[in-house]
Amino acid sequence: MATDHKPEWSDPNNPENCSSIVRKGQEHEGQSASIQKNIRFQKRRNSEPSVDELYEGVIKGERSLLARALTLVESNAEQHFQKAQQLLQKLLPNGGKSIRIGITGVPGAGKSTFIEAFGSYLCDLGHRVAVLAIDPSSSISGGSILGDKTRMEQLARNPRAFIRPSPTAGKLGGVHRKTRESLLICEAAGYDVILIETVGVGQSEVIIRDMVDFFMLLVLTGAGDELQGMKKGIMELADAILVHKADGANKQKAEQTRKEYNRILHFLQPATKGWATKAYTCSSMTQEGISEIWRVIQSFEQTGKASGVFNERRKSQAREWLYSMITDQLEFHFYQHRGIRNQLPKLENEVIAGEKTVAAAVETLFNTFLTNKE
Ligand SMILES: Nc1nc2c(ncn2[C@@H]2O[C@H](COP(=O)(O)OP(=O)(O)O)[C@@H](O)[C@H]2O)c(=O)[nH]1
Ligand SMILES: [Mg+2]
Repeated sequence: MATDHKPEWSDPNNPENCSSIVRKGQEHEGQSASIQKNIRFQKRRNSEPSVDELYEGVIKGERSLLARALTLVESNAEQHFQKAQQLLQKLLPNGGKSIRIGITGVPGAGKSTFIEAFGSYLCDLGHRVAVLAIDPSSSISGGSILGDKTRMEQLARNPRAFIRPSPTAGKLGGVHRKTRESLLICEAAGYDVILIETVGVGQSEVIIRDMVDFFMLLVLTGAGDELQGMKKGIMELADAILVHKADGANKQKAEQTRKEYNRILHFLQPATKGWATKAYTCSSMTQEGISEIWRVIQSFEQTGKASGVFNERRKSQAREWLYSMITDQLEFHFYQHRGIRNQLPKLENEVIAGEKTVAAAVETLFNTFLTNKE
């Protein structure tokens, strides 16, 4: 028999040790039944899993069901919203057991590269790491920080890590509700470190600060001018400032920049009671400083848990979440209301034309909203 008909794993130097015959395919009894069964199985896989199936899958840490649970909370369809809430209610007792870390910085600061290096380091230590992203521009572009997945190639392949790009905004609470809920689901799935990346463009830092335990700001060297221009407000949100890309010719400058930041931090309000925010240097390229950052975060967690500040923040975040969700829901139901939708364009024109005061228009709308159910 010709060797080219032998399987790949046969020994090419010793062809006689393997014999194989290639026959024409034949249908055997019961085969079509088994194909039918396979099709039914595929169909079931493609149909939507139930809340119970998702729950089981998530707590067992099954990646495909975890991904589907996240897709459910990210969906903008109203029927998905109800189902997602049932799932979250069931998962709630399994959440809360991670350290939640927010990472911000201007585009190009190296956030994604840092997450790749830091996340891989944590996986090597035995942690399970979930990466979420908030892209405030995604509501406009409809896209997400997808390019980042290519920067996190190594981490994306790590079985101990799970990366989820930013959801797009929609009605029913937008990106921040979805990210909070995704965070709970990842915790229930057993991820004990959650990293949330956001581009630093003002509003998103405040949103992310409200959902994480530890918040860090990545900055670059040569920040003399930048320091002058940088909003004090952002520095006051941070629990650590990382002068990133401290490698090669940049290393010395990074050290200098670190000292400058520390001088300024000295005069600012710390973001967390009982914790002194400091600046550090690190490089994701050489890995230098990566393990130090983790030690800083662990020390933050320990001191915060001992003083109660850590859990107090979690409680106040839950409270804030409640009120922001009430606001979101009110807004959603208000604009969905048929009477409002009928009246609003006309009232808007009247306000623009200067024929009606804003207050009068709002009063008319609220009368409609509060007196008619539909
Ligand atoms: N020298 C050096 N370059 C880095 C480092 N981390 C990231 N970079 C580079 O900085 C650029 C922006 O990185 P990226 O992670 O996409 O930044 P992001 O926009 O903040 O997510 C890329 O070209 C990276 O290769 C580092 O530690 N050292
Ligand atoms: Mg990025």
